[in-house]
Amino acid sequence: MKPALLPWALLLLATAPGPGPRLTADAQESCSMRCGTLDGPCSCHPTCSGLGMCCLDFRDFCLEISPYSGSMMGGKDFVVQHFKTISPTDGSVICRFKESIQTLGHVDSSGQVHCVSPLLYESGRIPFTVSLDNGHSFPHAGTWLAVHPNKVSVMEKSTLVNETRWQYYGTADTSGNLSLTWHMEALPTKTVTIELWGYEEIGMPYSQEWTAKWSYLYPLATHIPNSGSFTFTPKPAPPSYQKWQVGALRIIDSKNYAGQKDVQALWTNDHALAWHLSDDFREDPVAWARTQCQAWEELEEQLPNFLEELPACPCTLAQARADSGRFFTDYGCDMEQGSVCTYHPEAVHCVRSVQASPRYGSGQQCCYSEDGTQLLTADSSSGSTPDRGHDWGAPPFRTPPRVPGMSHWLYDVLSFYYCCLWAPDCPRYMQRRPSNDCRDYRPPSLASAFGDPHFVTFDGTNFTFNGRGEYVLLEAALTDLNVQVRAQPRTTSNGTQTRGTGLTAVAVQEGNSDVVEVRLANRTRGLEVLLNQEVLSFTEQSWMDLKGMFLSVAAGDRVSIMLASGAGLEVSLPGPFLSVSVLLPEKFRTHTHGLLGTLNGDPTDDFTLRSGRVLPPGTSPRELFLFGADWAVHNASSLLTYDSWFLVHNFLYRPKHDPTFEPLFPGETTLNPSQAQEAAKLCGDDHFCNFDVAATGSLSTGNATRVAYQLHHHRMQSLQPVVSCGWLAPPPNGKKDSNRYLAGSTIYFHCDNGYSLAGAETSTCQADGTWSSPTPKCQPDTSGAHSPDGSSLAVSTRPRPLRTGTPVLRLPHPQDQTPGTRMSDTWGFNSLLCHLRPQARGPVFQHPSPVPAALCAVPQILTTPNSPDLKFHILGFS
Ligand SMILES: *[C@@H]1O[C@H](CO)[C@@H](O)[C@H](O)[C@H]1NC(C)=O
Ligand SMILES: *[C@@H]1O[C@H](CO)[C@@H](O)[C@H](O)[C@H]1NC(C)=O
Ligand SMILES: *[C@@H]1O[C@H](CO)[C@@H](O)[C@H](O)[C@H]1NC(C)=O
Ligand SMILES: *[C@@H]1O[C@H](CO)[C@@H](O)[C@H](O)[C@H]1NC(C)=O
Ligand SMILES: *[C@@H]1O[C@H](CO)[C@@H](O)[C@H](O)[C@H]1NC(C)=O
Ligand SMILES: *[C@@H]1O[C@H](CO)[C@@H](O)[C@H](O)[C@H]1NC(C)=O
Ligand SMILES: *[C@@H]1O[C@H](CO)[C@@H](O)[C@H](O)[C@H]1NC(C)=O
Ligand SMILES: [Ca+2]
Repeated sequence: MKPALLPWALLLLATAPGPGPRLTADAQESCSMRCGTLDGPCSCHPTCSGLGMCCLDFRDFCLEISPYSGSMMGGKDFVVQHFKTISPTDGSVICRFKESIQTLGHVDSSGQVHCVSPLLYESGRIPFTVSLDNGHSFPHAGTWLAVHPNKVSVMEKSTLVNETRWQYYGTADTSGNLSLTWHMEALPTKTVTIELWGYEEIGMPYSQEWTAKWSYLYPLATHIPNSGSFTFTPKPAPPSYQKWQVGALRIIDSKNYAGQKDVQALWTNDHALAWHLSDDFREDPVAWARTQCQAWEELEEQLPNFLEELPACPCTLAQARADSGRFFTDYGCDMEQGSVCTYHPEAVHCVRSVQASPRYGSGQQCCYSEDGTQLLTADSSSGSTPDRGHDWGAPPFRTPPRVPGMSHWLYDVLSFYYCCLWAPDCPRYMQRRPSNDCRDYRPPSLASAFGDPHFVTFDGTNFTFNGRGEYVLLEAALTDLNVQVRAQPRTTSNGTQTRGTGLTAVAVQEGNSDVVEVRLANRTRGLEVLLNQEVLSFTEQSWMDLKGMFLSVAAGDRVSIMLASGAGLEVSLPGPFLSVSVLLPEKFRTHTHGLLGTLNGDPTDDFTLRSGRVLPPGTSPRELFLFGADWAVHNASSLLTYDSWFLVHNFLYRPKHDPTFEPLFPGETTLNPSQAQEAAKLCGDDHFCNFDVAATGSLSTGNATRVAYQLHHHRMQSLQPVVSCGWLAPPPNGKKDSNRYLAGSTIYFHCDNGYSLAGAETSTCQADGTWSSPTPKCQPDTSGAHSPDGSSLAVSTRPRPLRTGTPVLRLPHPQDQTPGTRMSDTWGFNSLLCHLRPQARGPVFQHPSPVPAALCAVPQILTTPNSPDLKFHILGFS
């Protein structure tokens, strides 16, 4: 199935284990131009170190660099490590990225070779080569990781002091000076030049000619001391520069000529260039911005509708966080980082669709409030907004709208400035960027494997399979998705092997994507991630854009793999063994095989052998062992890495399922009474936990299993489908009291002062996804309703039944409304709406009409109704 890996296996079989690196004799024994290759007398493949088979000059040609990542804006100086044996013939170093972009490197005083990263229009792993002979040959190869500008640490960039001030500069009340700061030592020079660069996209949108372009515009300061800060008084730029409205400042050594490309530099964040806009803007920012907002609307009118292509938002925060194959935390609003949500102040957390939409490269964003409700733009300017350009860009990047960050800036952010920040026309923006209301959202299916290993299939069947070997967890021809695991026995402290196994590695590939493997590191006993058989470092970045997938590593050893199809893997290490969860979107239904079963809603056909034969539910553990063994990986299709002789001897040279390994079976384990008591106390009725304590004799192993199984349950719970009835409009000239649209939610309507409600006063979202009644109308009032103090009082003519809560409190007269006071005044209106202040969106109560006095019922949930913090305000009466 994956024949590409076979020659390597054959080669290893043919090559005797060597004692260590061999001596270089001729070009065949050098890694010059041979990085990544395995054949030949010595290896230049990433696995060669572990096997002791590397050519002696491996590290001179297959480069390791530090730092290994930086902003895609470029200008980062990195050092080639362990580069000793060769020195440049004439001192020149040329670094060539992606076979096309050349930057000048140098050799420093200690003899180390440096390269400078170039300005790129893409993120991800960028192959580069190095020439030390003035560009005649490029025999040294390495990989640079280019990252989204917002994901690099503050140490590596220049900071705009008070970014809000930069954002609003030139609008009312924002004038004077602007400042930026940087870490002097990040740019080793005495004097610097500060330049403005601008970003634009040229050519017809969505045509072949549509091109992204960063241009050097003009200097802000030249030959100033490298003091770490700069303050200036912004001046409108000459008209020829006015077309650039988004850009970034670059700080370089002043020995370079202005605008010189790809030299060591510090960049600021990309930002809206309010500070350099024309006098027109400064004279009347609102009128200027309004004109731009309108122009943007007109453009949007002509551009294709990208909304139809976008995936639906999860209905709840829980769903959004559990659907980790398709949605990922928006770094601009992350509850794990304290919910600093600049553009979505009412939200506590936002996620973005991981994959850009197929045709237009657009992105979905979904934001949630504290109670887990999705925020919609129709209700709130904190609502979830879809983006014409995905903020994270999209493979293959490089051209709009797939340039990370930048296309998003032009089409979705700058326009937000025009309409929402600089002019009070936000509804116009929101109308073009309406939230998805989640009615079409379908949660993914979940299956897990953990502990000693236990499996819970997509359709909920569970079993234990203690094979030793390498097995197919999941295979789906639909997208050529393969997930394989390795199970190994545990070695106890005194060196004996237990008769149970656990997962120690999982590898995944989809179609021709990269292969990612997560395994238990032998040395650190933590997780180790391999990309195409090479161990990755996550010391600088936790996110990687890879071929056909994205990868994220969170603190606490949690690895998320997000595949192009929307399938996702979550790998963690709750105990001695890996825990693996797989999430599959609906399209995989009926397309899966392997240990995780046939995803089709039918739990009884999950024990399907490769032949198609189905073992019935209730099959004994010994028979199930044969089911597991049947799913052993085929020799030629293994995705796993064999980079130590231990792995070669035990898993590459051996049958994939070890027929000699005799495990313990459920029901065949025994515990002494005191152990049994302890196990029962820890595990309760969790069979998996009980089994693992018995099989391993270790309570902590049982506890890890219990924790992993609980996590599976928790994810299942979070992913439960919920019914949404979709957004319900408030009545014109009226209001609604809630923005919750999920089954069971009830919305109360009331009309503005001077209007009466016609229609049902409430509507409830029903289990079938429809509202019990449409939004009522608010008709101009003819019944003589009045408001004692006018102002903001709303009027309702159709009283609702009195809630049963007690006690009944008298309300203050509106003309004398001191919150919380009680008074006995009476005046003659027929009904009354009261709103309890402590609950911002609390229930609305109304007294039956006619009432002699202004009375409000207090709900039972308030235990101390007379407490002085109780505040009322009157919403309506008539
Ligand atoms: C940032 O600038 C804004 C606008 O000029 C100003 O209102 C605010 O006080 C400033 N904040 C700080 C921390 O200086
Ligand atoms: C603004 O910056 C200029 C130039 O650095 C300086 O001369 C001036 O005093 C500053 N003005 C204020 C109000 O800080
Ligand atoms: C040590 O090894 C013996 C068998 O050689 C085994 O019975 C015993 O349980 C082991 N002890 C531990 C702590 O694993
Ligand atoms: C792990 O390390 C132990 C000794 O520390 C060694 O015996 C074993 O072969 C190693 N396993 C792998 C998979 O490298
Ligand atoms: C797979 O390779 C192992 C080790 O070389 C060998 O023992 C086994 O027979 C092979 N299996 C098949 C089906 O060829
Ligand atoms: C596994 O499924 C069976 C029903 O087939 C159920 O009785 C049992 O409790 C489940 N085991 C665990 C550990 O959940
Ligand atoms: C089980 O593991 C969890 C999480 O690691 C830990 O919080 C808990 O204390 C453990 N319980 C026992 C009984 O060891
Ligand atoms: Ca099934």
